[in-house]
Amino acid sequence: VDPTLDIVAEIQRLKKEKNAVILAHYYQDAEIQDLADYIGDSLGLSQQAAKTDADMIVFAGVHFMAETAKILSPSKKVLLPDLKAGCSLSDSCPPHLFAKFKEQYPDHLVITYVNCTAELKALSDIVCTSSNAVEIVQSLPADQKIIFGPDKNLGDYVKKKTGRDLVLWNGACMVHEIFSQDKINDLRNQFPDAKFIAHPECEDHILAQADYVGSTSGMLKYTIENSAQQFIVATESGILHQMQKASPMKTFIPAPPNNVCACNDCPHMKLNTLEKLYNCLHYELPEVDLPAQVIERARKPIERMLEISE
Ligand code: CIZ
Ligand code: SF4
Repeated sequence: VDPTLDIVAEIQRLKKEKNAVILAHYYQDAEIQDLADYIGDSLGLSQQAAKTDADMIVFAGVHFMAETAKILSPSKKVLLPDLKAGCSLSDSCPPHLFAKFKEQYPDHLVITYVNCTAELKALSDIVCTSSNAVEIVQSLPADQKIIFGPDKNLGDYVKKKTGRDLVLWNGACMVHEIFSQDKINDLRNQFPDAKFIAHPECEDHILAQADYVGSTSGMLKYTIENSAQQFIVATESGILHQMQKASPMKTFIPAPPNNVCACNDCPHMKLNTLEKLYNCLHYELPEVDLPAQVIERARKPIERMLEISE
């Protein structure tokens, strides 16, 4: 990219010229969030994408999110600034192994968290998000046997909340498993009035200490509505940008990780840069596409979720 180029202006120009929308996940860098047409969680963004009359969707997020946008908007061109922006949670559940796992439980219904590949969704009965997982399980008859995947921490949380016995796939997100209980305790002693809020992809012992557990949009809402002035936030640090924007006078502290070299940045999310966003709009590459059959099969469990939770 030409160093004299005003990259933000160019992105905006190309976006208009090509009738594109830019969707940015809460975990993106602040400069990308500030450029986006919509900012939100993975499903909210895909739903926004399906509603717009744009011809092209640039998904500043990770691969499974772009896939979800494609499933909900098959006629639109879906672009991802860096194809290597994957997801450790999604990777922890390869569809061929999950298909074998599923065979062991032929009378179980399969619920999968939206953070998984399109192929995995195609093997599912209902998709869920961290906002509606509890509600979806509760909507099913009490004796319904259920497999839940790929996130074991969200699965454990849903088990506790619903009192149901779910068969869990043993997957997890690398970002949400790094938090240190001891360091969070130290921080809470230092800021006794701070509320501690956590995403349900965090481990059990972290969630047990939280004042609030919820999805990214749930956490954001909580920080706006709660009268506390300080919040310790256990999720990917990108969300702090929207929290701070919505409540400029409040203080947001990222929950500390275990290890000195760890941080709460998702390495996949952070692969996206303004420069890649520009190239992606300019060349209309890389594109995320899916076989028609996968789109058709993966769409059904998403629609089932939307019917239950809306
Ligand atoms: O951990 C993630 O990637 C989350 C929470 C995504 C989303 O928006 O649901
Ligand atoms: Fe995947 Fe975790 Fe990154 Fe979300 S934060 S994209 S679940 S690795």
